[in-house]
Parts: sequence; structure tokens; C-alpha cells
Amino acid sequence: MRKQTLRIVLGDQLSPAIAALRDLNPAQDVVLLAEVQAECTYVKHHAKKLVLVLSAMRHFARALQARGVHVDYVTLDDPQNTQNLRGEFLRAIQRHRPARVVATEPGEWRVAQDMRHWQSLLAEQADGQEVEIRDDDRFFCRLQDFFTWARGRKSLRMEFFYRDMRRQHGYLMEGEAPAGGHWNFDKENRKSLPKAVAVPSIPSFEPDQITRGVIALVQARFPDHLGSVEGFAFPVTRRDAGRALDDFIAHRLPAFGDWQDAMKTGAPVLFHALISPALNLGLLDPRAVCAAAEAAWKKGAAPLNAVEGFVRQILGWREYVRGLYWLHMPDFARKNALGATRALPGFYWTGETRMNCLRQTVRDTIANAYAHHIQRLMITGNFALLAGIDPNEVDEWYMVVYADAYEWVEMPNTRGMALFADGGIVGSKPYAASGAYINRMSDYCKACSYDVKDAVGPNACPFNFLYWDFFARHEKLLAGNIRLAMPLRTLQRMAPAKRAAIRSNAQAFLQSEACKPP
Ligand code: FAD
Ligand code: DLZ
Ligand code: SF4
Repeated sequence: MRKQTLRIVLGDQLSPAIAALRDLNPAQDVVLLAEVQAECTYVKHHAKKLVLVLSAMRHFARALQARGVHVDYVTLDDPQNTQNLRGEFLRAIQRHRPARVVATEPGEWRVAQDMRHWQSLLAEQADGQEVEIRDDDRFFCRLQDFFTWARGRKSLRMEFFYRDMRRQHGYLMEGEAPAGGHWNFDKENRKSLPKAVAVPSIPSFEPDQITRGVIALVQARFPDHLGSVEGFAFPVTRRDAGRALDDFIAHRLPAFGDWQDAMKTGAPVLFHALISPALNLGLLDPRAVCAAAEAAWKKGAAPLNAVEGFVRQILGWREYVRGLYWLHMPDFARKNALGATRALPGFYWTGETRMNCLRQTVRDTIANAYAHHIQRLMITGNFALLAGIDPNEVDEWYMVVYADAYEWVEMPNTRGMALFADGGIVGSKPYAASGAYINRMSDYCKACSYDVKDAVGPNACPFNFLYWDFFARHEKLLAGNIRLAMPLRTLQRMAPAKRAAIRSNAQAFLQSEACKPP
């Protein structure tokens, strides 16, 4: 009687404790990992993301093999490779004729749908195999629990979800009360960055032989993808990801809260953790990350405003956006509440624009496959919101450019938080901001050829006229929103001539060479 279990591990499921490996029997089972063209190209991922995922997969396979596990690893250049996950699954069934198959729920709706189909294909093959798709329990909140939390609530604000998660999981709690007497210390956070503050350096991880092999493969197979493999320095193993986390906890966490919203030329990471690429692959465990931050607070190495702000990102935001993604898919992918249809300007792919904030952010993004949250939200996201760019094109851009991009986390952040295309599921108002915000939180405006103080005219900062034009275009739709009472009142009081000037500046700018699609 066949006893073997085939265990499937996808490229972003690289955790030894992943559900599919939970009851692994190394003497009997086989673990399938498959590099496939379809996953490398369903969006044209940044070259550094491809190196990251493929190298981390190879390192993960090697670590399993070192434990005596039988790994069936299909490489991208295997001539028999069907180059898609379903094909490799079916080939593995033929090779191993397992008694049962175990997988973990994929992170993206597209793959989850396909995997449901694998089950029926297997049933058709009538070999009696069982396919079990287990919940991905690397998250704090089971999806069923999120759906229960969401059921019957009129508004699904992150803050309330986060408080429940704090209570349930006990982080930063003093009995039933939040540590320090408040759930949230954002009032103390989000300062602008004084010039004299020294920005800590970021650890970089030298490519080993495996990574160098993947670099050559990516260069040969995906020459037309964005970005360069040069300077690849992401951790690709659990050990190195742990080192990157330790470095953040020791050197950047203490100031994380204070300068969480600051932006600085030439400093793409500032006091952020730069752990999302590893976290989303499974090289770091969110529980261990939150525990490490809490431990730093307990031993007095980091203040509460920083640690609470950081834990909230992971225990709160990361879990919350995942829950919303699964709650609203597949509809989420079609949401366009503001009816935005404009094509994405070409400068998103090159960084070639007079707007210094966008030039710096897009260049950081292309060079590093990373930008921190405020660059994503308040520069590239904010511009796309104000200019009315089609959410499909914006989603695609965010999926392509970042090493941490997976649809479950990218889409609610992009369509929801940045573009308000979800009509207010993620945020209670659009995160629209004019040049004044960017000037307060960054050093970008000082080196810009536009004038941040001008709202109209040939040298006016585009974020200014686009900001007012955005409110004018959506005045009716946003009218009932109490959180927007101030800008809407200012708009209503604006002299008709100024309103007209804003309109014509915005139209001329958006139709000019400056915003031409590629
Ligand atoms: P830190 O600022 O140090 O935060 C620590 C961790 O908290 C992050 O690693 C991340 O895991 C989590 N986190 C923080 N904010 C969020 C958030 N809003 N949603 C979910 N998790 C969060 N994050 C992704 O992981 N993948 C994406 O594809 C992605 N796309 C985004 C698109 C837009 C338009 C915006 C505004 C945000 C996006 N984010 C995405 C969220 C956030 O910007 C990144 O998680 C963060 O910048 C990663 O860098 P870091 O590790 O230095 O984060
Ligand atoms: C992102 C990615 C890439 C680039 N390549 C692979 C791959 O070759 N094989 C694989 O199993 N997974 C890969 N992934 C991750 C998948 O795209 C990811 O598992 C799904 O998007 C579900 O989140
Ligand atoms: Fe950006 Fe306007 Fe500042 Fe220039 S002046 S950097 S366009 S916000």
C-alpha cells in the first residue's frame, strides 16, 4: 500500500513550521518546490524580487535536505518543467504516486482558485489520492476569525481590530489594559526629521554561491524585467533574516515611532525595519518579530511609542489587510469608487520627472525594490490618487516594483489605503495631501524646481493644484465625510477665478509631456 505524502510548498511558504509540513515524516514523505516561469511573469516582478524568491526557495530546500527530508526540487531550467504550478503538481503526482497530498492555502486568490481546481483534476485521475489544503497559520488571525469579527460591523476600522488582537495575543498589555494607558501613541510619533540626525546603516547580505547562480539565471531569463540584480543584498535564509531583524531592534527600533513618517533624500530605509521581503516569504515569523520588539521595550532598550507603533504595523495592519483582501476578493480587484481612468505616467517606470519627491522615491524603488511606507503612500500613492490614475495600472506597478509585493497585502494597501478605490473600506477618508505635507515631512522640496508654496502658475508644485482639483472633482461624493470638512470648506470659499486656474493648471499638467504614459 502506498503511504507517501506529497507536501507542496510554494515560493512564499518558506517556513519550516508551515502547515503543509506540520506532520512531516522525513522517512516517507516528499516535499515539492517548483520554480516556474508563470509565477515569475504573471506580473513582471523586479529583478531583485526574482532573485530573492528563487534564492530563498533554493536555500529552504537545502535546509530541508540537511534534515534528511526528501525534496523534489524543480528548477526553472529543467527541460521537463511545464512552467506553471498546476503542471508541476500533476507531474509530481505521476513521479511519486503519493497516497495523499498536503498543501497550505496560497496567499493570492488567483493561485488559491487554481489549487481548488487541482483537487478536482486529481479526483478525475481516480487514483484515490486525497488533497488537503490547510489554513496558513503563520498569521495571528485565522481568516475565519477575521470574517467573524467583520460580520455585522458597519465599519471595519483597523484600530478596533488591533485592540482585539492586542487583548487576544497579550502584546504590550498590563492585565486588561494597554501598557502605558493608551492603545496608540501616534501623537508622540511622526515628527519631521532634524537635519542633524544620523541615519543608521542597513546590514547587507553578500550573495553566496546559490544566490550568485540565481542572479545569473535571472539575468539570462528575465532581461526585460524592471531593475537590476546589481547590489542584491536581501537576506535569503532564516538565519540572515534573523540577523536583519536583530539589527533593526538594536539600531532603528528606538527611533521608529518618532520618524516613522519622515522622508529623506538618499535614505530609503531611515528607521524602518526592512523586514517585509523576508516576512512575506516566511523567513521571519510575525510572532517572533513582535516578541523581539516587546522584549526590547521590557528591558528598556526602546521606548513604548516606538514599540507600540511597530507592533501595530504587524499585529494590526498586516493582519487586517490580509483579512480584508480575503473578505472582499474577487470584488476587491474591480473596485474603482472614484472612477479613475487615467494611464500611469511613464515616469513611474523611470523616475524621470521634475517633481523631486517622485524622482527620489521612484529611483529608490527601482534601485532597491523597496521604499518605505510613507514614500509608497504619500508620494507615489498620493500622486496616483490626486491624478486619478486607473487602479488596475497602479496595482500592477506596486506588484512589479517591490520585493515584498504579494496581492494579499499589496491590493488593500494600494486600492484601499492609497487610492480610496474601495470607497472607504480600509480608510475613512482618502489620504490626499498637498505639497505642504511633503515639505513638512521631507527634504525633497528644497531641491525641487517647482515651488511648494505656489498653488497655481508655471512653477507651482503639481501636488498643490492636483490636490484642490481632486477635491473639486469629487466634491459631491466626499461632501458627507466629516473628516474632510476642512478642505471642502476651503474649496467652497475659494474665489471662482482661483478654482478655474486650479482646474486649468491640473488639466494642462496631466495632459502634458510630464505625465505621458510610457
Ligand atoms: P516597517 O515600516 O518597518 O513596518 C514593519 C512591518 O509592518 C512591515 O515589514 C510589514 O510587514 C508591516 N506593515 C507595515 N505597514 C503595513 C501595511 N500598511 N500593511 C501591511 N503590513 C504592514 N507591504 C507589503 O508587505 N507588501 C506590499 O506589496 C505592500 N504594498 C503597499 C502598497 C502601498 C500603496 C502602501 C501604502 C503600502 C504597502 N505595503 C506593502 C505596506 C508597507 O508600506 C510595507 O509593509 C512596508 O513599507 C515594508 O517595509 P518595512 O519592513 O521597512 O516596514
Ligand atoms: C513570487 C514567486 C515567484 C517569483 N516564483 C515562484 C516560483 O517559481 N514558484 C513558486 O512556487 N512560487 C513562486 N512565487 C510565489 C508565488 O507567486 C506565491 O506563492 C503566490 O503568489 C501565492 O501567494
Ligand atoms: Fe514634490 Fe512639490 Fe515638493 Fe517638488 S515642490 S518635491 S513636486 S511636493
